[in-house]
Amino acid sequence: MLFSDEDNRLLIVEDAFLLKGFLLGNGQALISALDEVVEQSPFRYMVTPGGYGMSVAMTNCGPWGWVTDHKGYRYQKSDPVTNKPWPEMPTIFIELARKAAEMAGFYHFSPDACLINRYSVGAKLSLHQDKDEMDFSQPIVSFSLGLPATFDFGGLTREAPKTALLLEHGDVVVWGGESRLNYHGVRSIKAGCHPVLGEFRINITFRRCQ
Ligand code: MD6
Ligand code: FE
Repeated sequence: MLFSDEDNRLLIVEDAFLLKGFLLGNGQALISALDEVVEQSPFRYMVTPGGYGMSVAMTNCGPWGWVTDHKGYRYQKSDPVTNKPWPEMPTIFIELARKAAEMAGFYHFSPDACLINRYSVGAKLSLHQDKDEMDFSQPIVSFSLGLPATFDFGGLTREAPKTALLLEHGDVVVWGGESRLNYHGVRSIKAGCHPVLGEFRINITFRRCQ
């Protein structure tokens, strides 16, 4: 049997999966590890190359961190706020990201970048492609914690039809292969209060960027 009754894998489009509730049971451990990262490299609001302030606060851990400023989008080894290397990627992050990638059929995932997004009520992420990486052969693994969000998953053009997914605390999205460059975005977070994270949604996204 390929999938058991308890299999919570949902195929979104080819090579893109939603692993419903995958992180449940590890939520507390993930949040403790996250707190340590944020103590070293705090959340900050970055600015797009076009000069717009983002509504999502961000930080990173691991060898490479994604940043944006008036010069553009890029990955860099040091945190521009602390001028130090980004904090180490917690073991529990790497282990769960690898397991999630395997559940979606992507083996030997070895992320070298981990972007952490913090959404407060009203924050959103406009439709975009993840294309600042040098390596598109490895998938992207994305953890959701805290308040729910509506995630639009589209195709290779901005206009392609989209699937709206509800991402809740504990959910993981994995995509790669044919869907690695698909457009996607997060709609404005609705008011609410999560029992663990209060008025925030946290998204932790793992990539191979070099
Ligand atoms: C978010 N995520 O879920 C934003 N990108 O908050 C992303 O933009 C994203 O979840 C690539 C792959 C997975 C993602
Ligand atoms: Fe993205």
